[in-house]
Amino acid sequence: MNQSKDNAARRALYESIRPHHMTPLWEVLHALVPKSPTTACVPALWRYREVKPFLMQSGELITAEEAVRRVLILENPGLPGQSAITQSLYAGLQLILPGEVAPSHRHVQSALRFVIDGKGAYTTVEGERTTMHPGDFIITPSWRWHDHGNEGVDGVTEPVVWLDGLDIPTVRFFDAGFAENDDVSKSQTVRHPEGSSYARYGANMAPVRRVNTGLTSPIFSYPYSRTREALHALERNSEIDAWHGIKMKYINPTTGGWAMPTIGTCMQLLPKGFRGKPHRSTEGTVYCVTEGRGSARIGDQTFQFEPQDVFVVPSWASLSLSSEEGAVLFSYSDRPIHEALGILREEFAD
Ligand code: GTQ
Repeated sequence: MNQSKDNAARRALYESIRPHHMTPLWEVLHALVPKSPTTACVPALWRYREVKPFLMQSGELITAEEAVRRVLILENPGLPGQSAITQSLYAGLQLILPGEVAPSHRHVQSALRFVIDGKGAYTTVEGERTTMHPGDFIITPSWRWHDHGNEGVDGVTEPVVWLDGLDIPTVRFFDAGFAENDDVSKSQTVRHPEGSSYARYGANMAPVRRVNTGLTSPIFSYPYSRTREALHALERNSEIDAWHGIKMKYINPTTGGWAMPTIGTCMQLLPKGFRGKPHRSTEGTVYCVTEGRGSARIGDQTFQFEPQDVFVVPSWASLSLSSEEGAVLFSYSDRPIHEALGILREEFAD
């Protein structure tokens, strides 16, 4: 048989198996098992200075209560319409104005809040409230009731914006999503004084009689004041990693593992004059600039960042971070899933 007849016969076979919902592997094998990751996710940066006006505009057009969550989703330009910043993770900027309430609900998806602008909002998780300050990292574990509000702090009330990070695309991938609204109260009754969880688990201590706290860290708010102090002490006293500067992961004190089962969260300090070497990893990572300016070289693109900006590093894209003045970066990724599945790969270049 000559080549073209051969191909015609093959096409005919593909046509006849199509109604049987079958397809030949040999036509797609190379794409199914690529030599290296071939993600549609692309590097991107959202300049807070540029997008804040849109967020404030949304504040005039819809209330937090009507919206349920007043959020502008950060969509990866390579994944349009998917509400995803990487294949596995979601990001959004949530605004809550003084006096507003984002009503109580719960869902299987886990959420993190990273506070970027303003203070005095709160989130209540299962009856414990925490007040938000810039740089705080706050967790809403899977299937826990949560509502948000903004009553101000120290007599100051101002709009508050935080970065929402959720495992929405991951839960969607597994078709495991459930959710419900709290029909009893839109704002939960506070049943535990503020700081209870932190007192119990945040002082390098834990109750001697072990309570089952589930897969997520029982510290639900990691205050920036503590994180910052630790990073600056390490900057003075310890070795600087040539790729990461000083990069610390937030841990679940009951296990020593990641604070959340599906999302890995870190805070990283780039010392003054830092020029990081390139590295890459299969995890897709979202960065949020806490303090300082600098640049992120991602693949062959360079992004200049400043405080409150968000940028995304796709799987297997090489990243090098630099900062003349020094910077602090929060980040979250799907690394815990890669580790649990044994599929994490990393490379550190010279
Ligand atoms: O605050 O519960 O950005 O349920 C997306 C979904 C925030 C939230 C989001 C949510 C929330």
